[in-house]
Amino acid sequence: MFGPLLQYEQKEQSIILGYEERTAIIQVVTDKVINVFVPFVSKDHRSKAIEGDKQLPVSFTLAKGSGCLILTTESLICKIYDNFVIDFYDRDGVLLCADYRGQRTPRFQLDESALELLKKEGHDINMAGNGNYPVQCVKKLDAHDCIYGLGDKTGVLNKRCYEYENWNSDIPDPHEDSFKSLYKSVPFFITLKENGVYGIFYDNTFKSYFNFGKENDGYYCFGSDDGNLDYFFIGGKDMPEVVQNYTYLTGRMPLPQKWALGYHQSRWGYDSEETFRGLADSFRKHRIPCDALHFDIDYMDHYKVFTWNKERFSDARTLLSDLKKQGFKAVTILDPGVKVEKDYPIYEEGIANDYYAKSPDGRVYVNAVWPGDAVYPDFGSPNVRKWWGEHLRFYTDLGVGGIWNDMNEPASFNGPLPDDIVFTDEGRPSTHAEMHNVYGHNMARAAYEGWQNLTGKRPFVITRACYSGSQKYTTVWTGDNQSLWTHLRMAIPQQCNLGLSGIAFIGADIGGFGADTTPELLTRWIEAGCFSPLFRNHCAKGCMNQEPWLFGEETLAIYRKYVELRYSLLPYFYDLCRECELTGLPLIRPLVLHYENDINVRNLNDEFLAGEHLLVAPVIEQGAVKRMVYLPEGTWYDYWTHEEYQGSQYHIVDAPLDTCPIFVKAGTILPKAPAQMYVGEIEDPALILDVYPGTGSYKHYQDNGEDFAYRSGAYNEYLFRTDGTRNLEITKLHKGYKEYPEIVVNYI
Ligand code: MIG
Repeated sequence: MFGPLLQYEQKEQSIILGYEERTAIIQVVTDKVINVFVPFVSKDHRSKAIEGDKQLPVSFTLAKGSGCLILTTESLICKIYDNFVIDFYDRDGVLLCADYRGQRTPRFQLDESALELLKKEGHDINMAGNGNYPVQCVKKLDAHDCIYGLGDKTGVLNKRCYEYENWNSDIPDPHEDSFKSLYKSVPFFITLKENGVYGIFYDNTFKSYFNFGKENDGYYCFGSDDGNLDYFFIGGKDMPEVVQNYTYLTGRMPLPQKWALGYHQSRWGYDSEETFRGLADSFRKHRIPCDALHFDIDYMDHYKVFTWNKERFSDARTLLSDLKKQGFKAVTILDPGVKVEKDYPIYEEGIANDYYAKSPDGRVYVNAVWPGDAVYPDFGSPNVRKWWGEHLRFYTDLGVGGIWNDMNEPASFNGPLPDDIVFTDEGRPSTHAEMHNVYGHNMARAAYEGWQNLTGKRPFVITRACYSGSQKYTTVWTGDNQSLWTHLRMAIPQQCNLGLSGIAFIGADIGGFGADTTPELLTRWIEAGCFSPLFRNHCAKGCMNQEPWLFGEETLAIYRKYVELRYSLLPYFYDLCRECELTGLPLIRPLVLHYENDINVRNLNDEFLAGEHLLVAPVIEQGAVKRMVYLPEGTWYDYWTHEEYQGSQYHIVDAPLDTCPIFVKAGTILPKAPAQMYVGEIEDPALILDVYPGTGSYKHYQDNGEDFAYRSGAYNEYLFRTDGTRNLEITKLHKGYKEYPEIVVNYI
């Protein structure tokens, strides 16, 4: 496809490679990030994930080797051969990533007639690798390679031996390990090797395919139906550095408002003013901390976006202001589909301004969602984003606290949108095939930018569909899970992989969305879920209600214990958000992120870290009251009993219904807050520091938790140090915000 390399030319930090059959470009973006680009359809990159010029001035050399060109940066060596075969090495000459030299050869294949027969009984046979993709890359897989990332895919943590697709999909059926795609497209993965690690960001928004050694154990491949071959090789000395470099490229989660880290209650079916007033009273009466109540589609008038149903909510403004007095913020759902209805202002405005996606013949494209016939705002256009963002005034004026974007895959009830529907990519006409996977991304961006302009506060946006880089604009939830033990289990690797893929503010519906929960399942779910950044109980219309007081005293008491635990850990979670904004490291982390050399954690699906200091091993099996916990190297302390444990081994620990096993790393200084019913109930809370035995240091961050003043210095930063002698050293690293009234130190 490329032929021999005939000539090459260096232009600044790019090498233009003249192969016999086509041109390819290698760009040194940073010392550790190299872009590989074949302009199949356009000369420009057209990235939706990367904003601005990320190229840093770095020095590198280019030399002729035997049969190849050798590009050397301070950290990487890249060898470029004929046929556009490329290998990446670290500076010590360790081969990290080699292009596969052979042809794709599927492990097994059935002949057509056998396939036909199987299909007759309804078997859904999908043969991997039955064809090469127009755009594709095949790379060598070594015996011990593990693969992580790829966003919200179902199944286990390590994606080796599995195949996936990126095509944002609204799937209400119970999510299974075998699903190839869900709502999100995050084409970034990390390959952890025996002696190294690297990431690949395959920046192509068309329908894409990833086969991580399922087709053949000797290679993995990624490809798409269309677009350019455009990927970034991302180096780093360890996994955290690879995540840092990837998020350098695609952006990091900005600090959220602090209340967004509190508890959220939701249900599809809360549909009247009385319901919300009742909920608010019940939370306070039962002493369950809660910061946000979510308004699902039933608040709207006939599912029309930017409207409020006057019959069931006679006075939304007063309702929201009363809720606010009790400490609750309202989060309203907003779907992209705009009802086709004469004289409905949003619809008419969009039509007048040409803001909706069109059929190739120039007519506005109509499909259907909740309101019936609906049209799709063309969020790839900056004008449409601006228009949509300005309309959010409808919500901010009423006192709404955040926006929840749903159905933005985009979902459609009358069959899928055809590939050739015309959407805009910034200034350029594009197609549904290219813009589908970034529809949610662009919608979330519209919401974030609009909300920021309107309020000056840090926007709180949730989205179901997204793409790489959406972390700059939005939090995400994992969509329509179900009240199943398998889904409680699945949520752990799913959130760990989202985090490794740069999407850090995440959560799964606590209790499960579809199907009916049980007291035990809800209990175990709150125990695990209270560590998810997005901490929301949500369930579907037609399913059992899931408010914690509906399941008896025992469930209520345990539920309260874990929501209170979350509120006591809010300073820690907030510190993790700050760290994430600076480094891209997620809040929920698989153990392999920090202990990549420990082979025991490479396939660990049922434990996770919350930051570096807490290890959570929730019970995710019905009926279990004990469980096996693997602790990595070092000394660990049971959070509840303070019992000491030695790492690098398995332990069997007690986990009765009211206990989620949590371990704290030796030398941890854990910042905590006094109990509150909502963030801000106590105006100036003290800071509590639990100091665990051992040596350690900890950076703590404090600001007003609301706006962007911190970006001009209005924050405090502290450095705490302990050497195990009960002498906590406190240093102020930055002073720009009011002091804590008190810092209480507890030596554990
Ligand atoms: O499937 O707005 O995932 O959280 O409650 C129906 C109603 C559409 C899907 C979302 C879910 C939400 C529901 N929506």
